[in-house]
Amino acid sequence: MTQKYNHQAIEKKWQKYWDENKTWETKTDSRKKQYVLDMFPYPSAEGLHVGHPEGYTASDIVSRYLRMKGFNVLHPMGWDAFGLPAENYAIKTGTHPIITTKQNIDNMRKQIKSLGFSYDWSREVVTSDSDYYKWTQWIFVQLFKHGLAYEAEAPINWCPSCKTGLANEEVIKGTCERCSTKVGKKQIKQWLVKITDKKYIERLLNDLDRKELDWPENIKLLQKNWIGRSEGADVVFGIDGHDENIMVFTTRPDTLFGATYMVLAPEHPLVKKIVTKEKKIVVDKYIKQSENKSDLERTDLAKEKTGVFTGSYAINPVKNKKIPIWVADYVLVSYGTGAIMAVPAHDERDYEFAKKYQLPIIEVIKPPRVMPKMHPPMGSAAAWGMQDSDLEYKCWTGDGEMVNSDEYNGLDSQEFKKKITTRLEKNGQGHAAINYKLRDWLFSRQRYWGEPIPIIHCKKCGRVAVPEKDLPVKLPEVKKYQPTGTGESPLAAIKGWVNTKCPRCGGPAKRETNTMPQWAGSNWYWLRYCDPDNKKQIADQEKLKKWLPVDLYVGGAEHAVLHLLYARFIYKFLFDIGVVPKEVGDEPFVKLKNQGIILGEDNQKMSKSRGNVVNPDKVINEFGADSMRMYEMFMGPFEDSKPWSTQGIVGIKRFLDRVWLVIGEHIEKNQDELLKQKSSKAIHKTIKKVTEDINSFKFNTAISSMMEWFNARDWGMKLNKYGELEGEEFDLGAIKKFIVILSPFAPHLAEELWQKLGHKKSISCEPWPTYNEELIKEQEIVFVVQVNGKLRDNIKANAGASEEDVKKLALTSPKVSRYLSGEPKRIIFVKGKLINFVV
Ligand code: ANZ
Ligand code: ZN
Repeated sequence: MTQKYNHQAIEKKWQKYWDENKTWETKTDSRKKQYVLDMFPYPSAEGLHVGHPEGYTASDIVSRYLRMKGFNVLHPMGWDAFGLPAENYAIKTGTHPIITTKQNIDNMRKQIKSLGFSYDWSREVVTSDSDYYKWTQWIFVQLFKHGLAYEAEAPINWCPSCKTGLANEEVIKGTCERCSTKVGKKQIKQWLVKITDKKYIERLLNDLDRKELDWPENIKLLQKNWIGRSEGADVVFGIDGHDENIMVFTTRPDTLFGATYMVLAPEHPLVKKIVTKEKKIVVDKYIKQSENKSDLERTDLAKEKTGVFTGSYAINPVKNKKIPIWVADYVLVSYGTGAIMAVPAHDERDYEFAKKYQLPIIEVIKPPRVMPKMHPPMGSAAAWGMQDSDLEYKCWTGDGEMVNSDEYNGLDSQEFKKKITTRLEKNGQGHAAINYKLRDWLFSRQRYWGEPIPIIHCKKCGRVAVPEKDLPVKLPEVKKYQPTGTGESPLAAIKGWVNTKCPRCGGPAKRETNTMPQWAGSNWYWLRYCDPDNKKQIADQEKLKKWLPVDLYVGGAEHAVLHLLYARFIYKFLFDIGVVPKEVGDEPFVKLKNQGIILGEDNQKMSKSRGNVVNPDKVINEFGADSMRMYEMFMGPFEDSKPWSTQGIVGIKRFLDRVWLVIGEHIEKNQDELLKQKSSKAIHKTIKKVTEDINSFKFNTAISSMMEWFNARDWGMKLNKYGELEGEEFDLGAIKKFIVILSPFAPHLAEELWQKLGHKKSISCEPWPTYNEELIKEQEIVFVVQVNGKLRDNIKANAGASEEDVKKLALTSPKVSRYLSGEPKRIIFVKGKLINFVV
């Protein structure tokens, strides 16, 4: 009797075997390469979350599959170990982050290993190791030397709870990405990285559309919108009674005749100059009020707009007419020129503002006669399944025919846009302009647990980069690492470390005390996996040439504008300075896949407070790693969010237990009489389906088809007298093939069965089975075609043809179509037999 499957013992056994035999160590040889990368985790005290194995299992299945297809696969893992979560945890527990980080890594590594992933652990990287962050600092020095890292004093996003500055990308709906506290503003000296540099911004945008980039459309769109390129014009307005001008950025120069007032951002330097005596007190008060509002609060369409009149007037350059200048915080100082021409007839925010403050509204674009929106009479909305508010537009924001625009009346607004821009250029009143939403990347943190920024401040020489030979600048091991909240990092208090010599003049100097953000270590780590122990450079050029770019990158969609944008930028920079070899191109990740979120059993986001968190250790212990892996792949489409179900994993475990018992039994008992020789068509079909599904990330349907095959027991093979399974093909019986295609999903079980079959080598050395297209070809059979139950024709179609296919074929027959006019009321379809049109 075959013993019940003991997942605990068998899984441990194979994990040990793989470790000892270095089964997953990447060898350098001439096979074609594939680089399969997971977003590395940060070592959290909570350990692994059930969401982690979702992506890791998918990438593991693909890696194992590709190895069996004959590729040389690089599949590494490491730790994003610096940053706020680690530091906050250390502060909470009172244990130094050096210690807690190590503990957390050890624990998570053990957890990850217990799932049997085929990582090459010999290439593990830890971003908080000085051997690693030496190169993170080196990259910063290169950015600095190329003028792409600079220090500036500017109001920045400030999280009062994390007591640090944040990049724009880290502010989610006005709150801190880490702790959800409302983000304020603070004026301090900061390091910024010039991601908006002309050399990069258009590439970051346009390269997203490269053919070879196989990324989800939504992620590309999120990045494009974040970069936010707008084409339009800068237009100059004179100020009545002043020498100065106001420059505005507009995407709609075609609405210039409709500009009835102007708005300056409260921080705009001109405000102080043009405000009249009478208005000064009100305006100053208004400016003070808007200081503490976030950009989001200021620009939110749903929030009521506020503003005050400055007392001064500008001149509309095409109409030579005075229009009032207002100050309002719905205009941001950081975008465009920090000033706008307001066109209430064609811009919603301006419209609401004008209504509120009774400013004139002049229509200059007539909507096309055929409205894009449906326009039933007011009050009848319900009949159209709409609400009254859906019917009306407040102001027309689309294109149309020019009106109230002097000699341009009657022109199409698009055409006029070009004309007016040319006219403004000719008269020195403006020019075509492009603006981006993307801002430079705030790169300094006032926290302890990060890479020290390798800069030395010298009174005489200014900011001097730490020479390469002195890298890494090690993070000093201090007792007090709590954030100070003063805008300085805790490092500032360590006088012995701060005070140093200027590398240029030898005079007394001070070290930069800010540290880098967590993204610094994660935006180049996949290069280091190619050559993790290199002491002389980031990685050897030949090795980078061999492995880059990453062929498949798997991780969460939440990184769309954070990690993935930074990573692309740094990679392009490293490409430009010759670190990334020319041959591999300047896009790091060819194919990107995002896993969906795994919800709690109650369909809610998993959280401690809801008590719906599933503990992966418990699941692995109770059901086994193979069940956990298979279940997470079986839950539903990879990209979808889906709820956990204990019932579901029980089902998967039952399936694997049956595979073990049934196949194991046959192997042991030589029950050849039970295994009648049959056509192996079914296994060929299954191999084809599983192969295609792995390639298209449809793991759930791959698993279904394996289940279907197994349950049908259509095995077409038998055991020979040596107790080996044998099919009509000389080496692999159907069962053998089945075990091989199951192995990327349930590797422990597959290895054990493989060994039972007498094999001495790991199943991972087996080639991926091929399938015979000829065998799978569907047989053609005759379908009966009826109209209202009366036989009208017989047609030939594949036995497995769908209703849709048979319908299409049937409709081409004149004997049938003559009885049909328009769509039939109903169709009765019997697979492999009949189609009946009811009319
Ligand atoms: C006049 C106008 C008329 C505008 C019209 C729009 C519609 P995007 O597409 O996001 O680039 N704008 C310019 N600078 C601004 C700032 N610093 N803060 C707030 N709003 C600003 O939007 C560009 C449009 O946003 C510009 O075009 C300007 O309003 C406004 F029928 O100018 B527009
Ligand atoms: Zn100096």
